[in-house]
Amino acid sequence: MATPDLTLVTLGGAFGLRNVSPFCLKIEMLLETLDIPYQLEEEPDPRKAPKGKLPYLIVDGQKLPDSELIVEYLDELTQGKVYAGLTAAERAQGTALTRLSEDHLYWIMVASRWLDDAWFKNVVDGFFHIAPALVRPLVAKLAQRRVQQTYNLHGLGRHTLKEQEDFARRDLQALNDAVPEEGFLFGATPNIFDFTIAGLMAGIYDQQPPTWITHVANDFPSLKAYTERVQTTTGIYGREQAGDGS
Ligand SMILES: N[C@@H](CCC(=O)N[C@@H](CS)C(=O)NCC(=O)O)C(=O)O
Repeated sequence: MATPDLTLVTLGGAFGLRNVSPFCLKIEMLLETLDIPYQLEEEPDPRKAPKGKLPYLIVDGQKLPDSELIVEYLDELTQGKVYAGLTAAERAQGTALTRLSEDHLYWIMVASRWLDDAWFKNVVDGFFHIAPALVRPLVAKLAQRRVQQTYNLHGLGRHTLKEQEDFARRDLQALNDAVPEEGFLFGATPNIFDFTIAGLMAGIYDQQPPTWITHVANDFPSLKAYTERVQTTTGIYGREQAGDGS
């Protein structure tokens, strides 16, 4: 069967990052590693995505949203290469780390960008430069309110900043303890679960200027070195300039 024509549609860059979205970075890393040809396209407005979120993959003209569904599709396309060699226990551990990263730590990272009033100007410059100057502050403020509501609904938004920092520290400690000093989660080559963690951590370590969560993450040098290792091995970096992972 011929390889389908694939285009990965991502959010694009801001804050010194080439790609601000951990979900998009994860899929870029996976496609590179599977050595599947694809094109990259940027869509700065997630509302134009099929489910209002990025990334989505265009497969021969058909839009496939959600990074996890994209992973499943790529596993099928490659006849099982995505999870090849993993035991059931490793997959279980990988799935648990994915949920920790994408459904908990991710939201604290989002809050550190959007809900810190001193940092929010970077979000406005990074995400809302496409809005006409006159309405930009209002559009940005409305979007910020939506993020606050979502964060409150999740539950994390009901905690003090100190409590949020402690939640983040426990998540980061768990990731730091889960990743090895050398190599990758489940061996000498990185796999989808490494891409999930490194996709998220790349943005946390390299966003410019740093948010408060970057300072917490800097207390975990093993996790930082691991994040660099995954980016170097895949050749996919979150930051604009490859190299200089200091
Ligand atoms: N479960 C989705 C999450 C994707 C996601 O949250 N993407 C963010 C960018 S990092 C987004 O598009 N947010 C826009 C919004 O929620 O309005 C996936 O795995 O693809």
